Amino acid sequence: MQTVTKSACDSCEYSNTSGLKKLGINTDDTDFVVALAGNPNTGKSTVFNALTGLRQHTGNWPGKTVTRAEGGYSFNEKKYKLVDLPGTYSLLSTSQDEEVARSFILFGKPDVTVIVVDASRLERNLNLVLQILEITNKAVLCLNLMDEAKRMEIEIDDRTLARDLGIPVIPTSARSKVGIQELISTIHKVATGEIICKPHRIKNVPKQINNAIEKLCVEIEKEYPNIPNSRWIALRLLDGDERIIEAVKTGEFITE
Ligand SMILES: Nc1nc2c(ncn2[C@@H]2O[C@H](COP(=O)(O)OP(=O)(O)O)[C@@H](O)[C@H]2O)c(=O)[nH]1
Ligand SMILES: [Mg+2]
Repeated sequence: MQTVTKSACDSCEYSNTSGLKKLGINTDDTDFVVALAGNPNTGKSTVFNALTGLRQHTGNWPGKTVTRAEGGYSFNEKKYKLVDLPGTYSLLSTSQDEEVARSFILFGKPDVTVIVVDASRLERNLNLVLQILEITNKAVLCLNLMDEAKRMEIEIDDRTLARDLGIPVIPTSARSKVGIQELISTIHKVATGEIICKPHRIKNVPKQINNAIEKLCVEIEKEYPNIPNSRWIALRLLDGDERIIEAVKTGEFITE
């Protein structure tokens, strides 16, 4: 568990967030793009506001983040564009929200995807986490609402979680700015390559499907060398996912 310095008030701690400069709507000439993804109501917009100084709507009402919102911040002399994606429970692209979130992670070329989860409802949040980790190699888990989890006497072994997922896990209470410093510096380390993620990938698929995936992967990787998600793309192709078929044809995919 990370040590959180106790201060007289939460905002005091925030003012100690060293090296952070909130840039509001300014996203010119950024060095890195960071996506904020997660289920609805996990605190994505709260994290977004803490980093950019903007006032993206937070709270519990339908359709609050309809499309993505963008803002900027700088840290350690690097400029970041932060993109607040709509909250989703999956990335199967069955709704407009899911399509916006999925397309951005696939085609928006984020340098880091921060997955914000509700620590008091971790298990149900992990479904989306695992789906995102199938798509990207560069992710940070923001284990938010830790204050709420603590209140409910839920204990989370964040180090084991980080090891099992293969990405850094940062416990936060974003509303009171706890853990934000650690989150920003971890995003920086993943963006600059100081931390290399090895995300958990589901390998347990039936043999016949696996054979088909492997054949397709060879073709995909020929076309897109170093692509981070060829297995996932292969599986979506086998499933007849129209958007992915189109993207393979038009060449929208990321190569790292
Ligand atoms: N207790 C607590 N509430 C939080 C925390 N972070 C966000 N919230 C609240 O959770 C609600 C949803 O937050 P929001 O940022 O809109 O979530 P989003 O739907 O993921 O963008 C809001 O009422 C926030 O004030 C936190 O760390 N602790
Ligand atoms: Mg939001």
